[in-house]
Amino acid sequence: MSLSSAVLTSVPPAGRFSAEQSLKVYDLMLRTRLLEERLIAMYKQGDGYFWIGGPGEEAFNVPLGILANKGEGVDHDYLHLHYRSSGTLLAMGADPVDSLRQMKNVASDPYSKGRNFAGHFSKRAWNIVPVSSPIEVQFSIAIGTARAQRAGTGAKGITIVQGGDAGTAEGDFATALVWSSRKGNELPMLMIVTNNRFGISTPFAGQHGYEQVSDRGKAFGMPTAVVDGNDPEASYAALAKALEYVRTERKPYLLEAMVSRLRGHSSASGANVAKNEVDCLERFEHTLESRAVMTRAQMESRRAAITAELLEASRHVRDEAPPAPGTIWDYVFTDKNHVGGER
Ligand SMILES: Cc1ncc(C[n+]2csc(CCOP(=O)(O)OP(=O)(O)O)c2C)c(N)n1
Ligand SMILES: [Mg+2]
Repeated sequence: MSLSSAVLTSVPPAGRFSAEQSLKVYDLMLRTRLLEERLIAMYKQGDGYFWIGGPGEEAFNVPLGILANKGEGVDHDYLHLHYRSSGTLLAMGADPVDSLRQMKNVASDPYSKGRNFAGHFSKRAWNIVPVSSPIEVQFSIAIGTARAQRAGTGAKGITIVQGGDAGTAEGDFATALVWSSRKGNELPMLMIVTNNRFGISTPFAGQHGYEQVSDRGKAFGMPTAVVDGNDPEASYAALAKALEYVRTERKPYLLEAMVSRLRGHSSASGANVAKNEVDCLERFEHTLESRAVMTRAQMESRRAAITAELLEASRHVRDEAPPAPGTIWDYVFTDKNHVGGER
């Protein structure tokens, strides 16, 4: 992979965050990382059945959450995310305790009422479309919300869809490229590929006949870019540019973020720390230290405070009730007699 050359040529030099922005982004990245570490600890202690999440995607996903136009309906952005999107949710204002609830599969989990895997977000008030376990189907589903927001409808929001690199081999990704780019019928859709160079245990090299997934967008006449997703300032700049284009032109854009996978694919492979991967949080800490925005001691005390907060929250969640068996069919069928009702 020619990451460095692609990154240098395809994205304009990132503007630096102010001290205030740096602290905000750092806090969200740190909080996201510590939330994932708590989820992994819960899984290992038997307080959950499966873990999958986003350690290594914070530097990209946090800016995405900050820049999204949050709200319900077509005047706000629809987000069709993936199972590594915790940074985006926290940056939008989600309470980390809700992720702990989904991990423990308790009834108070607002995303799935205790029925789905960790990281499977869903929030109608913020247009967070339910995260899907079958990979890449979000790229087909996103066409629907993008059509509801296309030029001429008067809708102000856009559709943002995100998935991994391996998933782009699925037909859904090609479907989104075709449907979003038809001349005169273009869709306001930001397509994001978060490329960690792996699909579970299958390496990128050898599976794809191109250097960058985003190059595929060129054949469909859409702007494309590759960004260093381990750099929050570069990610912020690349996202701001792509969002501005889709919002004003009402046309598609394909953005590829090169990210790390710091904990293996999921708990199925042990969720152990990966070797030889760039850690975006460590890197940002060095940057903040060298710019004298934060000291090591301040970072350590922030880390200790959030760790304690999450530990305390997980103790409460441990005592919360699982969903009642009688609710098994709730939210499965649209029949209003079944949604949320007793059977
Ligand atoms: C349709 C479908 N096929 C296969 C799987 C099994 N599966 C789960 S994650 C995954 C790899 C996904 O890799 P990528 O798209 O690169 O995302 P990453 O997990 O690396 O972020 C696969 C093959 C699935 N969940 N859904
Ligand atoms: Mg991948």
